[in-house]
Amino acid sequence: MGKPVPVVIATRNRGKVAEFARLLGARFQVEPLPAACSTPAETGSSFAENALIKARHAFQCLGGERAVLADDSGIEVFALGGRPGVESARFAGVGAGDAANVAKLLAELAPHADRRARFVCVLALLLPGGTAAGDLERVFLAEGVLEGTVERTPRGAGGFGYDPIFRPEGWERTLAEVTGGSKDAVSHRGRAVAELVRRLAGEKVFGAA
Ligand code: ITT
Repeated sequence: MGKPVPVVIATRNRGKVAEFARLLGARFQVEPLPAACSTPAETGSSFAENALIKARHAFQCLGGERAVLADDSGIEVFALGGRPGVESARFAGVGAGDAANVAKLLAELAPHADRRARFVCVLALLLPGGTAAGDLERVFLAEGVLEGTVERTPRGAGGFGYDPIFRPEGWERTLAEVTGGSKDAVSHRGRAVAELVRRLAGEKVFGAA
């Protein structure tokens, strides 16, 4: 592996930034999204569409000259027909915050015995310099999924978002009750990063081998 590749993480979510710093450490040099770059409206109907919207927006803001990684993720609850899904960050309203989103999910799910859910993460990596004439960038997509159940009350202070109510399949603890490293080993984000790295194998991304 060559020198770490600088990559701008196109997110304002501090929880995600912390996880990417751990997950990408050896291969990429993680850089924050400059304050001058705004974040776009997430108008897509899928995680992939929104990840691409965020990645392209940041890529353009940075002049198309820097590698950019965007993450669109969320929780899909079986008994709620997959909701909140792409609406996970704004489930209880724009700017409502993690505690309000968790409270709304617990309230909606209260009558249901079926507590199955899954976290989904789609990553969009944009690299400067396409391969064909007129092709301005190279685009790589990767997805990761983590199956589990929604607990009836929050437990733990780690992680972010819905972690205190999400218990991965086969676990006794929620994602907020374990170390970051334990979460990374199974998480939708950890799996998406592993998939992305597989897709990049053979590409001239990491410099000389
Ligand atoms: P950016 O768009 O700036 O990246 P965001 O928080 O708005 O930040 P998303 O639109 O992708 O990001 O929404 C993802 C939401 O899904 C996030 O706010 C959490 O509520 C939830 N979520 C995603 N990954 C999670 C994880 O690992 N643990 C707990 N909740 C998670």
